Order: sequence, then C-alpha cells, then structure tokens
Amino acid sequence: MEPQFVPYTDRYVPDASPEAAAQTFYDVMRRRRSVREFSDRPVSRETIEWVVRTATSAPNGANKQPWRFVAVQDPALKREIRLAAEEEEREFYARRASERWLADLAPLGTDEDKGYLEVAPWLIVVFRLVRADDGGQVYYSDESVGIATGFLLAAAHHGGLATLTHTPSPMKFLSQVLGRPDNERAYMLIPVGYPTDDCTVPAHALPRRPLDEVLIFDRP
Ligand code: IYR
Repeated sequence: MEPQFVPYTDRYVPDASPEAAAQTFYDVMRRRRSVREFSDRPVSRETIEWVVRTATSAPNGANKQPWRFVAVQDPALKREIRLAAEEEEREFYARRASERWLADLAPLGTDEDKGYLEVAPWLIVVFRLVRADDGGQVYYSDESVGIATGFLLAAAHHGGLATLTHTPSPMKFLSQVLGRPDNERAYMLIPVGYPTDDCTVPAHALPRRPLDEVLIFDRP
C-alpha cells in the first residue's frame, strides 16, 4: 500500500516550558503507588472507557494494536478470578517461588490472599494478541502491550484512581474464566479503584535510585 501522510497539526503544546511541564508530570507520576487495600467505592464505566481509550492510543508495532482489555465488574466473575488466582498463588508461595524470590518479596508483605480482587470495583485484564483476529501477523506485541499498559496505569492515576499490576503466574486461568480465544494471552490483571482511607503501602519501594545511577549521558 502506498504511504499517505497528513499534516501533524493536532499537536500537544504544554502551557509551561518543557522543563516545568515535565516536572509537573513527574510530580503526578511519582505519587502513584501500587495498592493492595481497595475500597468498594464505585468507579463509573465511562471512567474505565477513557482509561482504556488512553491505553489504545499507545504506539505499537505496525499499528496492529495487538491488545484486548476485558473490564470485569460482575461480582460473581470477580470471585471466580479471585479464587483461581489464589489457587495459583498458593502454589507459588508454597512451592514455585525460589527462596531468593520469597526473600525479595518479603518487604512487600504479599501472600496468597487476594481479597482485593473482589473488593476493587473493576478488574481490567489486559490480553496480548499473538496473532490478529483474522490470523494475520502482529509485531512487537510484548513491547506494544507493555507500553499500552503503562499508558493505562498513568491514565488511571491521572484520574485519581489506584491500580495494582498483578501478574499471578501462570495466568492461563484468565483466558478460561473470561472465555477468551486462543490468539489472546493474559498479560496483566489490574484492579482499579480507590484505596481504603487507612490504606498502607510498602516503605520498601521508596526512595527510587538516584538519577545518576540510572541515567547516563553519552559515554561514561
Ligand atoms: N504474583 C505474586 C508474587 C509477587 C511477585 C512479584 I515480582 C511482586 O512484585 C509482587 C508479588 C503475588 O501477587 O502475590
């Protein structure tokens, strides 16, 4: 197909300088914390639609958009997902995880109890397409879905909502419970909602490494 181009006119121009605008965004994003204590305060379907719409605006391989988002609100379905996830997690904590992995998780205080999967008003399950629905190729689907998921987390946070990047492994049960076709692979399970009033988060995740450790300009 011949390439066609259109003028890039709908540009986003911040009100502030790049330095100030980038810092303002940092001040928003640095306050995102993964939350495991959700309240049952409702979140509208329209909010979920905007958040997922933002995710679908992500750059991706050859614009194949190799993703699918299943937003679960039905209590019976959330319960099914919780029970199946807890089954995997029990196996993980009792047998699958190495001693080293468990030691690395200790500061987070996580365990196989995933009660929040029933409390959060929404569970967004992100699926990655390994083939298009018509059997066609997709490209860089891991990278594409990772970027889209990042957009989703940022959009939810920007809207004042808490999220958790939950990856019970293996996640095949999500395809079964949600009746997804076999060109889709569960990628991440993301509870979305509000933290409880007395919500706590692990101190362990802060502070972040200093910038000069992770950002190198040119050649050292
Ligand atoms: N999936 C398990 C274990 C777990 C693994 C990592 I890496 C984390 O950062 C947090 C938890 C669970 O959700 O408990």
